[in-house]
Amino acid sequence: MVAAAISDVRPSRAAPERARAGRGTGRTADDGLLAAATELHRSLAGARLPLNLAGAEAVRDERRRTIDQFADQVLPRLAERTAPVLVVVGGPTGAGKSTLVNSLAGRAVTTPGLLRPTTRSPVLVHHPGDRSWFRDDRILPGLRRVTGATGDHASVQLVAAPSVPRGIAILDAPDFDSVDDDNRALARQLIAAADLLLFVTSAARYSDRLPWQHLDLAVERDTSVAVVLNRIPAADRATVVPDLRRMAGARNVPDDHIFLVEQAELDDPALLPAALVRPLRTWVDTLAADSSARTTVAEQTVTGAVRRAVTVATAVAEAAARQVDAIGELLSVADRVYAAELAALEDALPKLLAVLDARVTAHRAAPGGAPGDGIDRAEVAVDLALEGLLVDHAWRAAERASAELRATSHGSALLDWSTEDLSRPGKGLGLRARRAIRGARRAATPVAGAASPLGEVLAALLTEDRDRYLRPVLDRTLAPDAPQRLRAAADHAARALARHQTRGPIR
Ligand SMILES: Nc1nc2c(ncn2[C@@H]2O[C@H](COP(=O)(O)OP(=O)(O)OP(=O)(O)O)[C@@H](O)[C@H]2O)c(=O)[nH]1
Ligand SMILES: [Mg+2]
Repeated sequence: MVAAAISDVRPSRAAPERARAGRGTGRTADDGLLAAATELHRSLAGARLPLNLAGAEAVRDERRRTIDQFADQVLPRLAERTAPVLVVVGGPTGAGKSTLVNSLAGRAVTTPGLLRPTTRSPVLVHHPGDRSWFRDDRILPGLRRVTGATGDHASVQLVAAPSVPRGIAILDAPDFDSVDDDNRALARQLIAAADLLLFVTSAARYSDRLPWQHLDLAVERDTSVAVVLNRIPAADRATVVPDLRRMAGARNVPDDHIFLVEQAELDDPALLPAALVRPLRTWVDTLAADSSARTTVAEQTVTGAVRRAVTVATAVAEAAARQVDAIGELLSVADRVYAAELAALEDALPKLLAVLDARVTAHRAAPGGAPGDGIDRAEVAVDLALEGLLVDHAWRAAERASAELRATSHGSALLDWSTEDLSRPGKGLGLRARRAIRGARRAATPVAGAASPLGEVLAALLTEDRDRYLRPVLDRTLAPDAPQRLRAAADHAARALARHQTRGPIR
């Protein structure tokens, strides 16, 4: 049974995963959370949701975001606890993020501008001594490292600035509320990669809902967050500041993580006057200087992400289990059709063999009919007739199975996973059949001998053709045991997280 077969088969390959090793800092001592998070990441990657069942879309998005966040932040952070803290500067377009990053760095490291959105490709500013942490793909493995300005969404520009303290790196992100889909997707990815999210909004934009919704995604995951209300005109201060504090407070942003920056004339180059960014700069410097404070910030984010991932994994496992059932039902359509066709073939075979056997006997009895020149025409005719019988049934089964599947709501998806056209017999079936038939016939004479191996040979060939439906499911989509493996990985991660939190962060 095809449907039964899928529950017995282990996945053919593990989800791709990069080996993550410590850098010999001696600070990668692990309490099991890294191993558990790695397994959770791998199991989430294995639990694909290929069918568009009701509700799959939302779970699929969460799954994808979680997988990305693990690659971008969680796994690298757990593997390298002493790596510099990544502060991602995000918020609505025109809030002055790039200007603020330049002002913190004390020079123009990223390009601010009038044309919205200005920042399309992230700029990561770090101390020259911290370069080794960022030049390879330890974090944000999907983004190419470049050293010049680029508008490319698949790159991150690395800028070394001695004015940025060691232990902290600042990333200028594209806007959250972009009209540009790629900008928004990249911004979401970068927020998830942050050890600390510095949410920058302006007096003019702070009440826009969309940027706060992005912030909420981070808050939900318990990411460390600080908020900057930028470009505050003196006249509006009394109204906007309490409002902003209320909005930030509702998201549990601590008061000392809220910074207020007045609207000012920019210096030349376009930097904010040093006095205006001093409180923020002091906070960044203090954080950089205090390794325990850095660990606390990164820990909050990473444990929040793992906790959230456990919840996401539970939902993904449920959705994946529904998909396994649905796939099993689809495969049982092929199973049923091929079983019927196999029965028809088994029924037709003895009759055909009897006819063929009589013909061979008659042919050999005729003058000059005995084999002698190596080519026995009668036997060739037998082979062709048997091959024809098989191919005929394989055609009927393939046509009927694919037509029945196309008539179901998700059968087309299953057919499309295959690189082969499943509405016709498998490639080379005729040739394979001819060889197998010749071999079986030689092994059993006369051809119609009782329990002829021919019957088994033809059944095996038809079954092989049926199993083409199963292969893409196991190879490329969803292994039947993926939901169980994911549940086990989520339980394991939840236990490892509880242990980790009891022991406290490894400093
Ligand atoms: N006068 C004044 N202009 C500012 C200030 N902050 C930013 N600007 C200007 O506002 C415009 C937008 O600033 P950016 O720093 O590019 O804003 P952004 O948040 O990085 O924008 P995106 O990259 O599009 O998301 C630029 O022309 C800046 O020069 C400020 O405090 N005062
Ligand atoms: Mg910008």
